[in-house]
Amino acid sequence: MKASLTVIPMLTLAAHAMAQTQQRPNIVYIMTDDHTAQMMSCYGNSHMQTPNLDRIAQEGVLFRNSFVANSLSGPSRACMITGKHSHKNGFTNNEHGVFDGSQQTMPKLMQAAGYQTALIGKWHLVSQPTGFDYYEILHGQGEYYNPNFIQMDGSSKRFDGYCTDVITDKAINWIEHRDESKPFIIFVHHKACHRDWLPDMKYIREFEGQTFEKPANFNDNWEGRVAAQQQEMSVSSSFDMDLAYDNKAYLPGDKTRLSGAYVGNVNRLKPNDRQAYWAFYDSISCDFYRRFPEMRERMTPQGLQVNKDGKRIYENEAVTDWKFQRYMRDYAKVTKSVDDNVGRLFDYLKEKGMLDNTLVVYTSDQGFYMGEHGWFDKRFMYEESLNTPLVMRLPDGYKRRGEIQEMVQNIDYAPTFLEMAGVKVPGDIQGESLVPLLKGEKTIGKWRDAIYYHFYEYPAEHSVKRHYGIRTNRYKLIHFYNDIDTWELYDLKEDPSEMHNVYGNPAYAKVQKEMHKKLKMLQKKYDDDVEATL
Ligand code: SGN
Ligand code: CA
Repeated sequence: MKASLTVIPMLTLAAHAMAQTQQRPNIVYIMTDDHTAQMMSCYGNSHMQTPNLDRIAQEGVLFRNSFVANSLSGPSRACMITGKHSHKNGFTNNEHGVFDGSQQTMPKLMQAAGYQTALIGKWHLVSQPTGFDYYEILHGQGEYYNPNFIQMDGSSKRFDGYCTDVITDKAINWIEHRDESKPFIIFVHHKACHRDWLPDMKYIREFEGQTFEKPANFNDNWEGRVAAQQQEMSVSSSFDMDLAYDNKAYLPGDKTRLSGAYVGNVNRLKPNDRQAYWAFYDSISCDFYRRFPEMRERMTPQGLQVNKDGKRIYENEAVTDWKFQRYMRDYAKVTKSVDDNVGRLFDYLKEKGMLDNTLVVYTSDQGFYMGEHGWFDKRFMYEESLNTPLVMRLPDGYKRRGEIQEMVQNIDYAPTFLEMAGVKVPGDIQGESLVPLLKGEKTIGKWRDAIYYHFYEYPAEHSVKRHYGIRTNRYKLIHFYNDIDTWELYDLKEDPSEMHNVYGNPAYAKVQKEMHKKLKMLQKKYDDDVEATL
């Protein structure tokens, strides 16, 4: 076999390198904030149409069982870029941490393997990004109107336009001017559809004629679920979902009840738009007081203090209905801009003939409640927020199409991208590469049969207790801890909306035992020493 060691002419080597480069796919990773499958038509039962997001799924794959490891922005992002659970990457919650950017991350490994790496939009990990050839990031949660971006030199610059449009423009511009001799990965991280759901002015009237259907379990009384009883994320509670900040109902002519943060966000609009914005929500507010004159007194600065049960005010059914419709309409408006902009980026890639060699991923940092259990926000390990939308359009060579049922998690993205880029996946990465699923290889009996979850941010806004747990294809076991100690078990086949905690029910004794065993096994596998956390 000596012959094969003969010197290969330089030209052949260069051609070989070029061919290899071309084989390595580009990756366009689009991640929104708080977007949820119930607001995406390709997932079915949607409240709205999302034709562009659906297009990705139609031409590629849709993950039916896609989950996060920790349902909160910063932690979810840290899990995604490290491929590790929160206790390993160190960023367990939004409120107390700084992401340690000196650790191993997927963008760094991609960069070292010759990929150009870029990040545009929400970062939310407090420290400066590392591992990116280029970045422009929002401040913290970012701003919807004429947003500021932190530049690589540390300065902050304001850009004209609606945030979702601006981020897309920047992403297209970076791709357009990249070094074409190298493959690339770009992270396009939107602020939308995060609270407080400020729409693009061109969509301000959109969905106003639509009445959104409440989920069947909207009036859940959380019986048998102590942590759920103690949350502060209920649509009907104006302590949780604020009438002024969230529902944009105030006394027209007296905006004293509005929070400085909200007014500050709206004031970022240019004068004409600002005027149009207030004119629109003035009319919404007038309508509210016409219907519910008794609410007037609540909208004074003193009104804010009124708490009949010492803390939370639950509105009557009619006011709650009104709040729900406002919530859904504004969320849908913001999501429409996401759909448009994902379509715009997708069309750009298509026009440039890049799709054959590009993986396009659309996902969110977690799911969200659109009234299920009576809630908004996320955090809980219940389905709507444990889930995150995930659709992909695959490059040539990846044959799978349609729905994928296997349970995947956001810690899987890092090893997937690395494997696609031909990079050896480091042993300490905890996620599994999705490549076998994307290639359509048989995985029956080989794929994971449970996922692990751990949420830490308590005490904090929305008051969701700390908890960890596992989910299998059929069951879910959760332990809420810290200032409570309660267990929950769900049979997702019999009770997909998780209304009946069957923990301790003798009919499930065997399942319960097995689930405890599996939980211990996963905590050992992922090295999560919960005893130290409790
Ligand atoms: C903000 C929001 C919360 C939200 C967290 C975390 N409040 O604090 O409603 O749960 O972000 O969201 S707001 O008054 O500032 O809008 S996350 O997606 O970034 O984790
Ligand atoms: Ca989020």
